[in-house]
Amino acid sequence: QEMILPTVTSRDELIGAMKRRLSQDDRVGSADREVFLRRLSKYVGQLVTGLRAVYGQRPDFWDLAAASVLTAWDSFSERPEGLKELDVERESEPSWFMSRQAVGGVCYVDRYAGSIAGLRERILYFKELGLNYLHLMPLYECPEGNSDGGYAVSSYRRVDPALGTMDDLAELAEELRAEGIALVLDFVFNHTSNEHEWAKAAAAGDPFYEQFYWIYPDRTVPAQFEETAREIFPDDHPGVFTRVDATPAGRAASGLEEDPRWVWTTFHRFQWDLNYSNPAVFRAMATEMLFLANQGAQVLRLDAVAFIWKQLGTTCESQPQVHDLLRAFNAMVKLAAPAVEFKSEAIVHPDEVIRYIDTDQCTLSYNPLQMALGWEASATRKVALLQQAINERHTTPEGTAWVNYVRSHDDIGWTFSDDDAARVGVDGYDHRRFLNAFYTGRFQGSFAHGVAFQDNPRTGDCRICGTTASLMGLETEPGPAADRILLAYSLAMSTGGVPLIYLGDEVGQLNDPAWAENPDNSHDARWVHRPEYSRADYERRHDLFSVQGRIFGGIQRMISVRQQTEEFDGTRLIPFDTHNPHVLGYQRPGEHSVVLCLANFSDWSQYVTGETLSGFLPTGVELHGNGTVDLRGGILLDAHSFWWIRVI
Ligand code: OTU
Repeated sequence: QEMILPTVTSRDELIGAMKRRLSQDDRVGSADREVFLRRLSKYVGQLVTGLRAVYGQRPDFWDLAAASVLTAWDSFSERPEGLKELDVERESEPSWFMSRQAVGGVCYVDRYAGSIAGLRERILYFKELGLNYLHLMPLYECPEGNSDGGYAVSSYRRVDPALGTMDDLAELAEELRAEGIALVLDFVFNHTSNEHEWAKAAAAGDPFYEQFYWIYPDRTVPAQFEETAREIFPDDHPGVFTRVDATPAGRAASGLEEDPRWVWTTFHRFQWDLNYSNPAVFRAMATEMLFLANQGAQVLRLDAVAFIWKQLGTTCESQPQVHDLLRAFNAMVKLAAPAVEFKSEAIVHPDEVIRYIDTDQCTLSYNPLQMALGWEASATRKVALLQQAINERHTTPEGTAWVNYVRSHDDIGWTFSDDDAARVGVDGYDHRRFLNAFYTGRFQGSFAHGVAFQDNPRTGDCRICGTTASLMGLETEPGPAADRILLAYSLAMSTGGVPLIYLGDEVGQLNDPAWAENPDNSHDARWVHRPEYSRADYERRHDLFSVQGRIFGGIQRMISVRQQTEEFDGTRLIPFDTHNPHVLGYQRPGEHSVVLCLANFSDWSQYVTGETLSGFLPTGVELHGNGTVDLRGGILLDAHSFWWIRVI
C-alpha cells in the first residue's frame, strides 16, 4: 500500500505535509525524523528544480514531487543504522575521494574470484596493494548468455545466483567498510534487460509497462529518431531500434506469432532503454537506486548516463534533461543516503564529459580523455595532445574529482576534441585511423596486440580492445612494455583524483587467447581483455626478476609514494612546459612545496634542461629513490621513465 500525501502546490506545502506525515510514522526515531527533515529543507529545492525542468508541464507535477520525497523517506527508514552513521560522518568531513589515500580497483566477481564468498578471501590482497575503493562489475541477475558482462539487468534486487545473494553482497560491503574499502556498484539506469519483469510485462502488452520503454507499433517514429541518433553497437544491430520479437525472450513474452512493435535498444537487442519522459520510470528507478545504496554501496557508477534522454531531431546523447534528471537523482541520495557518491560514465566529447561533474550531479567521473591520450602518447612517443589535455581540461569544480584509469572492461575510444587536436597540428580523423591501425598491430613497427571493436566502415568509427599488457606489447617486448605500463599508471597515480586499477593489470595480465571460443561472447571483442584471474601471474608478483614482479612492485611502490606525499592530496595541478616534445610535465602544489612530475614517452633517454628547471631552487628530491637532484644540471630521464621531484 503506497503512502500518499495531501495535495501540495509548493515547496513549503510539501515540507509541511511531510512534517505532519512523519509525525505519524514511527518506523524511525525522532532524531532520524529531524535528520530527514533537515535534509529535506536543504535539498527540496534541488529535487523540485530538477524534476520541474523535465516534468514541470504536467498537471500532476507536485504529486510526483511529493511521491518522490516519500520514496526517499521510505528508503531512509529502511537504511541500516551503520550506514546512517556513515551518512552523518560523511556530511561533516571533507570528501574521502580527495585524499591521497584514495586508490581504486575494479574486477568481475566471477572472473576474479568465482563468487562473492571467493572475493572475501581476496580482501587481504586488496589491502596488500593499497586499495580503499573496490568496484565490482555488475553482479545482478541477467539473461543467460545475454548479459553484456552484467549490463543487461533483469533485477536490481537480486544478485546473479551463481555469485551469491543480495545479503552476501551487503555483508561484503560491511566487511570491506570495516577494512577501509568503499564498495562501488553499478547503477545501470539507461536500460534493463528484456527479461526484467517490467520488460516482460511491456512485451505482454501491459499498457502501464509499455510506457516504461520506447515502444512503437511500427517503423514510422523509430525511423525519424534514427536519422540523428548514433549507432553504438552496429555489430549487434543497425540503428537504435529492434523488433520486440528480435530475441527469444522478447518473442516468448509477447506471445504473438509475429510482433510488429519496435523498441529502443541503444546497446544490444536484449537491452531495452528506459523511457524517462514517463515520471513513473524516474520514481521506479530512484527506488531501485536507493535499494542499492542501502546494501552499502558508497559510490554508484552511473552507466551510460549520456543516453537517458531521447529527443527527436537530436543525437539523443547528453541532452539538457539528462542533467536535470541527474540533479533529481542526486537530491534523492542526498535525502536518503548522502554517503553515496555518483560516478559519471560519460565516455563522450570532453566538452560534454565535464558537464556531468558537479556536486549536485556526479562528484566523480571517469577521465576518458586522459586515458585515451595516454595511449595516444604511448603510440606517438609525443606528448603534445596529452599535455594540452592536462593543461586545459584537468580542472573540475570544487568538491569533485576524476577517476583516472589506464584500462577498463570496455573498449578504448578516441574521444579527444578535433578542435584541440587541430591547434597542435593534428588532424583528428587521420589520427584516429592511425591509432586504430597502431593498436590493432596493423601499423608497421607497432608494439601493440589489440583487437578492433565495432569497426564501422560506414562512419569510419572503430574502437580498441586488449589488456593493458597486450596493448603495450608485453608478449613480444617485455622490458619496454613493463616500463610503458608503469609510465601509464604513473599518470593515473599522480595527476589528481582517484587512480583506478583494472585488476590483473598490476601483474601484467595478457589478452585472453580463448575469448572467442565462448559462443555467448564471440561477437563482442571486449571479452579479449576480460580474462579470468591468473593465479600464475599473481604468484609471481613478489619475484622481482619476473615481469609480473616488476610491474606489481612498480605499481605498489607508486601507491605507497602517493600515499606518503601530501602534494598528491586533492586535484590541483599546475602545468609545466618541459620544452621537450617527448616529456610530459605538471606540478602538484602542496602547502610548502611542489611535486614536479616528468614523464618520458620516448624510446630513448630524454633531457630536460637546467634552464627549463631554473624557476625552482637548485635542489630537488626525487620521491622514488633517485634521491637528491641538482636541477641546475638538468635531468636526464631514461626511456619510458617518470620522476616525481619535490621542489621549492
Ligand atoms: C557502458 O559503456 C558499459 O561500460 C558497457 O560495458 C556496456 O556494454 C554499455 O554501457 C551498456 O550498458 O558504449 O562500449 O558513454 O561509451 O556508456 C561501451 C557511452 C559503451 C558509452 C558507454 C558504454
